[in-house]
Amino acid sequence: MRRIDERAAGYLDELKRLHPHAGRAYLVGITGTPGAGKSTLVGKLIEQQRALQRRVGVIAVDPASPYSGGAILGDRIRMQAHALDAEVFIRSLSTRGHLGGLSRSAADVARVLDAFGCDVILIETVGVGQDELEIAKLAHTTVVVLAPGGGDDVQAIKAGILEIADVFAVNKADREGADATVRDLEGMLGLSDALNAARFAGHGAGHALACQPAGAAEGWRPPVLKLVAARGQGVAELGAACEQHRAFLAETEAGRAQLAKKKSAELARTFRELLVEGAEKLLGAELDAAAQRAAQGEDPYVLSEALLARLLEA
Ligand SMILES: Nc1nc2c(ncn2[C@@H]2O[C@H](COP(=O)(O)OP(=O)(O)O)[C@@H](O)[C@H]2O)c(=O)[nH]1
Ligand SMILES: [Mg+2]
Repeated sequence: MRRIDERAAGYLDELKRLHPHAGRAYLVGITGTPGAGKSTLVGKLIEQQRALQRRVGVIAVDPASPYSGGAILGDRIRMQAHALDAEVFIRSLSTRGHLGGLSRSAADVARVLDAFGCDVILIETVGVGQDELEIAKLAHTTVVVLAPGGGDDVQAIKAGILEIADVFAVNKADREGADATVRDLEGMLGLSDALNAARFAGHGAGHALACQPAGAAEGWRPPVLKLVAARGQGVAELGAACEQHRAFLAETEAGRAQLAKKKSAELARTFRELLVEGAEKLLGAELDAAAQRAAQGEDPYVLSEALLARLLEA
């Protein structure tokens, strides 16, 4: 595991060796604004999955997650509440020094956990940046956790969260405002439904809001669930909603098409990363020289073209 974390020489070969053993795990992304209760929810989901006798992997991309303590764990697998449970594997990730960033690290670790026999892998990420969108592509089901009164809920939705959510979890329902958040979300989903209906009816509404349909998949409407993760309330329902989405992916044409798209996207991502890695290795000093010339005002397009020509010669 550490060799893969550190991208030790030959780690790609190790990952490749794992491929025949991987592909059975169900990957669930848990994302949303900091403090919404993602880690709390992950803890409860671990319990729930363990009650079903499932082997659980957790990948914590949130550096502040309590089960990591912010530490980079290297070879060690640290667990807190589940320390005595040999069927729970928790890894924390850091982006530092990783070409291709978090999404790649998460994908690599997910493959290891998958090959290791984890039935379910929970991936916690924080925020709504590019990494989160990438990780959403990696997960089979993406749960977006929101908490009322965050003030930035609507902002988060605007930032594209609606597109990646397969299930919405409105957490901290013990606080005021949860119902309003649920209503807001339902309203947005309703609007999105109406747009899709119009689009499928050939009214060309697609251009009006050039966004993906909610849930990113035709045929699936993301449920909006209320939770009090801290007390475990609503967690069973959330687990059931995830299972429903999993069944949708496996058993419907639209779902299978979405799965296939995820796999193609993974190829595109992997190839891009290997390409950049290979190019950096091959061009090394020339790349640095070009960067300096760009810094002095030379045209980056011209410089890039020249670099590409060099690469193709090599
Ligand atoms: N009132 C309330 N607080 C909660 C609930 N779930 C989590 N919290 C608290 O919210 C804070 C942030 O939780 P955490 O799981 O670390 O959020 P994360 O940053 O999204 O991973 C912690 O103090 C939790 O105890 C809940 O259902 N209700
Ligand atoms: Mg957390």
